[in-house]
Amino acid sequence: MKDSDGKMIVVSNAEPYKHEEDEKGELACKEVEGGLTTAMNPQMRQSGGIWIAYGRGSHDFEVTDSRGKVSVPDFPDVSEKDQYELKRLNFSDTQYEKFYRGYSNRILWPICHSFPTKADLRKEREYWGKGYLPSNKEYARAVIKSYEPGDTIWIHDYHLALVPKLVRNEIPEAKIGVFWHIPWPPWENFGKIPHRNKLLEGLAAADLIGLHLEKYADNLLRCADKIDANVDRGSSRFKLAGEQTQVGAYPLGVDYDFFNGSTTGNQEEKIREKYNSDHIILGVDRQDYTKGIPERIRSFEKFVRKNPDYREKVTMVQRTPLSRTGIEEYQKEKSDINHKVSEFNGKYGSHDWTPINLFWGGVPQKELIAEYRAADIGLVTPGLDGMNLVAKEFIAANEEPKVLILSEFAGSSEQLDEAIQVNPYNTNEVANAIKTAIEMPEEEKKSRWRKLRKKVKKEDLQDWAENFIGDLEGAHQLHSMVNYTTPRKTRQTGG
Ligand code: GDG
Repeated sequence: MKDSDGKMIVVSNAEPYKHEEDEKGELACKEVEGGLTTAMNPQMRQSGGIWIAYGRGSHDFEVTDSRGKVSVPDFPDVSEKDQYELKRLNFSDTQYEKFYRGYSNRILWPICHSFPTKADLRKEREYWGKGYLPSNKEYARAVIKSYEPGDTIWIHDYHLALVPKLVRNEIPEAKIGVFWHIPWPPWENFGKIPHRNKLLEGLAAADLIGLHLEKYADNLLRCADKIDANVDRGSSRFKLAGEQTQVGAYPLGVDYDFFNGSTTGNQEEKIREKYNSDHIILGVDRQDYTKGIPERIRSFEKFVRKNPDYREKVTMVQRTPLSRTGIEEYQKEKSDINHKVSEFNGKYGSHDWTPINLFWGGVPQKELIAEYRAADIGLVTPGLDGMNLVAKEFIAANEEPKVLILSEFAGSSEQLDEAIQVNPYNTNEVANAIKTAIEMPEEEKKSRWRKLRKKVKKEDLQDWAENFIGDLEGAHQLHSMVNYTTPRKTRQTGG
């Protein structure tokens, strides 16, 4: 992935590591769970560079130098050559609140996931002016400070849509890529955002905008068209406000060799012993209303009620790292789920059997791999998900054939045809799929699993990064010829 001329500058809201106290009260470096860390961390550890992100750990700034930098991961067993620089940003609580909880997660997240009723559009202007715009400016300033000619700037996700333009204004010749990790919604949703033009203008200054799927790329181009950008569908480019960009689909994969090859000792046996069940069904999701956890639990309950013969023989494990804990809606969802699960376990469970084992909080990655291996069935049923890496990790981690039940609204369902695909909102269908998965003939299971593993291995993380960086290079060269030979001022007034 390393660009031969310069270093990689990754920019994101979430940091890959935070510093907090561990159970013994000692200062410790912890990996932050989430799709972005999983995607970029292996590459940064391999090739180095700098990652710019907001520092959210309670002790983050005790370990940074005067410029907010720290080498990560600073685990005792990691040598310097496997570390890279993390530059932590810090802004006032009020600004961060309006930027992160406000604009990013109460406007863009619900709109992009087609939950417009969860978007707080009445506050859009306030979140924008006091949170999103000033924060994007701070990120851009940090990028500009770190930049040296030849560097590649790779901006991640919906929190930072204005950064490409803000950086381009200062460094016209910069090579800038954006990867948008969540769905790009249809115009009917995106168009509701008052600052829709500004968001697209911000992005248009990147050389390349990557999304997981063609249909998201199409939605983005259609939105650009709707606000009168000059869109060329044939080449997937658009011009807007004096900038031009290219849009493409790059389905993110996982580090297959890592998940396949990691040793976990006898952890999976211990997990199986703990549940003492013939069939373990596993769900793993960051806590979020898009992940369909309440519907999944209802589906499992339906399965248990409809199939008394399987009681005491099938156990569900749901692992849920907490996220966005300060948002009221997320707190409410958590307590509703707790309530439902304890009611169900109380009614159907026995001395030897807890039907649903719910864990709030994450585990270290090796333990997660052991959980993937201890399970017989992966139950991945988001209401809508840009890609969903858990589905792919479950496949990569298990050499032994398993069954994956996958929502048809997870981006990964486009590649993973051999999973049992379900509508997550149809709890009868999901309950039946659980039965089908348990009873699937061995030969069919093997054949589906072989095909799934082949795909996940081929379209892996490295493949994704190489494709994106390769196309970014091409798009940048093209734009340099068209754009950056013209003096900046002339070009700006031309738009
Ligand atoms: C966004 C998009 C898109 C989970 N529990 C633990 C843990 N995880 C890791 C998993 C996986 C990641 O978190 C979750 O990734 P997803 O892709 O499932 O979902 P989001 O976090 O919502 O990610 C999504 C992704 O970005 C990438 O573009 O696929 O659609 O919403 O990698 O392994 N990791 C550890 N312990 C846990 O307990 N260590």
